[in-house]
Amino acid sequence: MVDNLAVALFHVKVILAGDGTVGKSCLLRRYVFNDFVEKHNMTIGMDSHTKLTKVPGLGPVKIHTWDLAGQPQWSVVRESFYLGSHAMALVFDVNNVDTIRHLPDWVRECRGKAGAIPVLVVANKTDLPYRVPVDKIAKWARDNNFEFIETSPKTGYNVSAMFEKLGTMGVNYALKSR
Ligand SMILES: Nc1nc2c(ncn2[C@@H]2O[C@H](COP(=O)(O)OP(=O)(O)OP(=O)(O)O)[C@@H](O)[C@H]2O)c(=O)[nH]1
Ligand SMILES: [Mg+2]
Repeated sequence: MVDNLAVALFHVKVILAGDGTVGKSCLLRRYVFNDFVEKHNMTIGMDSHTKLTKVPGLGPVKIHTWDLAGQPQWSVVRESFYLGSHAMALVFDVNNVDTIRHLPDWVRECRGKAGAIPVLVVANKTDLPYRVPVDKIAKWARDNNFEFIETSPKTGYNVSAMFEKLGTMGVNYALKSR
């Protein structure tokens, strides 16, 4: 049987950014392989996966996700990865207040290389107690015209919704900037 998802009309490149340990790789792993690992395997430089996704209203979209290493020692390596991207997920950990400190720096770093691509702010690890003023971050997102979503790759909460949103944002950006 021919899967009508087999042909994608749109291809988008999506960046996963945010401090080390916020759960970027787990989000991508849940989305692509539908599993979860408790152990932190620090991403070295960058990792990437591609998945064909059915985006409501747009049909099949091939989402090429570039999962960046969040630790500071990788900042020089990261710069070359932003070029040509169509959307950015900016992830923080609702359980770790340190992970919101650098959110504006991440936007600057990414948009400095990629241009004014759309940003989705991702409040991650929602299965854990909230130690971050998430309402304030949601307001910051609104004030900057960023999208916002709460997720947990541990439970699977909103992970597909997150990537569908990124697909929509990426396609809209690609069409607008043609
Ligand atoms: N409780 C809980 N733990 C999570 C969740 N997502 C990720 N983790 C844990 O957080 C740790 C870091 O996850 P990673 O996905 O490796 O983090 P990262 O952002 O890719 O980190 P770097 O590659 O160093 O930039 C791991 O121990 C995960 O098991 C979640 O939704 N809930
Ligand atoms: Mg990682």
